[in-house]
Amino acid sequence: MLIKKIAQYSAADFAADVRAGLGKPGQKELPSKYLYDEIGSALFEVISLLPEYGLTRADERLLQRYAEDMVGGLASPLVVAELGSGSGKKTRWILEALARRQRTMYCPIEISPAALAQCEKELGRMDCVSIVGYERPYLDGLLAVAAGRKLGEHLLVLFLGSTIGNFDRPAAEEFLGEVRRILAPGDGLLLGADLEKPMPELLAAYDDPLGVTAAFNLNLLARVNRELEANFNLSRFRHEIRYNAEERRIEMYLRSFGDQTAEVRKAGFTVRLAEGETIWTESSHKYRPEEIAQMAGRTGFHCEAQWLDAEWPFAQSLLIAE
Ligand code: AVJ
Repeated sequence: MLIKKIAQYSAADFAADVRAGLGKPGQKELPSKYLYDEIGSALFEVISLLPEYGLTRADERLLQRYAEDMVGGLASPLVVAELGSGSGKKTRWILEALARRQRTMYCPIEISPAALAQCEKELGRMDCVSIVGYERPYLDGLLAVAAGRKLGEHLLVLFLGSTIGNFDRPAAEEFLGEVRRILAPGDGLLLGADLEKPMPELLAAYDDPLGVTAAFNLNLLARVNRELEANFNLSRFRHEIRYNAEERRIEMYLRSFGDQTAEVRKAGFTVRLAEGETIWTESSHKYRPEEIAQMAGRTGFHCEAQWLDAEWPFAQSLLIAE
């Protein structure tokens, strides 16, 4: 695989974001994108194996079962660009369905070099598929892929795994609009989104009894310790999950046991947490199928088809640029 790199999140960007998030008046927060360093990505792979966390399996099941239908109506030649390649495992189903009809160019766009390497390992040896990886933020990478397309080539963008759920609703819509502006009419966006489900299932999915999700959450502070020479005492934080019914999202927090301070040396500041104070680390929004189609309609797409999983409410939606 050829990898097109640009300088990635530097320690300085990370330091600035950590400083801004922990220095906020009121609710402290850390951006969820920093959950996925090498350790965080490995922990997420384990989360997706947990019986309580059905999301990744539902996503993959739909792709495995319906890949042919999903790509069947798309014009060729086709370039597939994936926002956040993850391990690349579920993408195989789409690429196999395409490779049966044509040579396919696959462009994973991913800020984590570890995930890109994993993706290359998983998909690098497929017949009829050539891979060019982009180590960049999603929209920068997509712009680069679109700029390199040849006359007559169509684009299929994959945004799987309900990563869209990390955006709040207005930001998700804004993001779809930005993707649309990079696409040409007739190009496709296959969007995977986790759906609303009963609260006990949701809470169990994000607060598993093995504590893997807790470790995934705590790793964010561990990463700040490793990369920014901070001294957070991880044993003095607890993983906490809440369902926000109004926003229809899971919220993940780290709650401080007791009053404490930590120094973040490379960011040049000290943070104080009061007993019981929380740091907000992630939101995971849950959708209704018709809501996705409506959002598509407002952002210059139409929803061509949807596939829903029967076991774990999850939707794949094929959006076509108008
Ligand atoms: C990868 C963003 C889809 O929101 O369910 C899993 C991340 N966080 N457990 C999700 C996650 C806690 C996951 N996404």
